[in-house]
Amino acid sequence: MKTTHIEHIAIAVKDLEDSIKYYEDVLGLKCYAIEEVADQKVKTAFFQVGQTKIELLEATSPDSTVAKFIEKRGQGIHHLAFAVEGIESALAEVKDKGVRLLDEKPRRGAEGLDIAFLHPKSTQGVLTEFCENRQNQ
Ligand code: CMX
Repeated sequence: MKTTHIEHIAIAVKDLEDSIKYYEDVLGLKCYAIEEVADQKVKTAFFQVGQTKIELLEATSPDSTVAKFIEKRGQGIHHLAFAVEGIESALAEVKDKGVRLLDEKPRRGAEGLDIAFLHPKSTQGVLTEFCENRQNQ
């Protein structure tokens, strides 16, 4: 498979506005977009750092996976997203190697990307996402 770069690092936060202030006022980054992903029950805020983004995730419902994550582990790094070329074949390849897929097929994520998650129990404890930007193809 071809993994080109880390597309984003996602961080689960309790309060999006409060966390945005930290990234802007302390780290000097600029939040360029806030977007709700209704089917994932999250609100996201994005910062660009070189080729990689920081994606803050705030739960919009108590039954959101992000709310459950914070309840169990507190705020912190939630998942790592790799940009891949050919997301379907990347999924097929890792499945063949024994990785458990949370999404058998790519679906639409924030910023219009095609995304799919791999289960953290089969990825060395790190919830892993594959992303592909096919909007301009
Ligand atoms: N990173 C590492 N491990 C995680 C995890 C995470 N982000 N989230 C859950 N886990 C672990 C739990 O600690 C738990 O481990 P133990 O069994 O050892 O206690 C195990 O996975 C099961 O967790 P759970 O609390 O029972 O939660 P669920 O099984 O309901 O869900 C998961 C876990 C990963 C399948 C679910 O969070 C999921 O589907 N995630 C993918 C989608 C997602 O995260 N969407 C939000 C982001 C939106 C976006 O970026 O667009």
